[in-house]
Amino acid sequence: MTRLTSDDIEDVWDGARLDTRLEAATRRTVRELAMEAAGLPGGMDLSSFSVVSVPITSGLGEIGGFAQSLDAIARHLGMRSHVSNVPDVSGFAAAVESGADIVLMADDDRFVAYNTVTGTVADNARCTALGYSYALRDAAGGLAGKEVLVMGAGFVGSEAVRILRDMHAMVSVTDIDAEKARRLAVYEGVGWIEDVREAVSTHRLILNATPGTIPGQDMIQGAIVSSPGVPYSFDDEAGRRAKAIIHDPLEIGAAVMLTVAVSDTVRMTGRVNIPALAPIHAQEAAGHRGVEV
Ligand code: 2YJ
Repeated sequence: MTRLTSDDIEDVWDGARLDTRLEAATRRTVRELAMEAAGLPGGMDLSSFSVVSVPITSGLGEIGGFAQSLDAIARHLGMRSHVSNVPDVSGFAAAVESGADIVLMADDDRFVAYNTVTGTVADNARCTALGYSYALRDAAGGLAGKEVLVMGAGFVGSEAVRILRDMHAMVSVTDIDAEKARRLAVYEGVGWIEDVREAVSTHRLILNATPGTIPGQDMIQGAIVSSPGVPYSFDDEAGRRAKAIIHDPLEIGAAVMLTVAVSDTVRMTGRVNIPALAPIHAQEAAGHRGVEV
């Protein structure tokens, strides 16, 4: 999994900018996309759900602006949110003690939304695949019966294969590790294309879950590419040929993690639209919950 950099996420706080780009391709905002992907009603008020983003220093350490970007995404969805002022286990413990509903945190291998109410984890790989599959569906005007190429047989690509197949798309998978893609294809009962360039040149609808560059000269005119892969991997020719390239470094995946966490609470507790409480601060609200029905 590619590690994000501060440069990748420097303007994530500007949620309106991504909304504009996503709306151009799909006619939907990030919030609308994330709500539907999680099975929540689009108009649901999320202001009673509180989120704490906890910086994690293990491995290669904190990424400047990462926790702040997650905080901005939660606020953009209409949730109450703050960044923990202490990192790691202490920050996690304080967040849970403060009554936070959802704790966001990432190390170098996993990025999770922990739901303190249900004890469930919404994982970034699955939620990214979910969000980008819905974005591709919207940009393509539906996927049922249409050929879709998944590039990459890693965590995100494998989830996307399953999600897109369940949307009744005719899915094929390719990967520079051809054997890895072949095994996934056999296991999931989808198509396999050994040669990545051939796969790209024969598909109009692509979900790109790889960090590699896709040469524009291989792309079909009018292609629609939903591309969670970091870093951004398209050249100028790809930009000219594609009808739409949907990409962001963090927002869609993180927004879907948050709405999936909310949907876990709704499903397991029946909690719905409760007016926002006063903001919870870690120090003053230890042990206080009281927002469930
Ligand atoms: O808390 C921090 O600032 C850091 N520990 C964040 C680490 C972020 N993790 C990564 O970049 C992962 N390798 C992948 C994130 C997946 C985003 N699609």
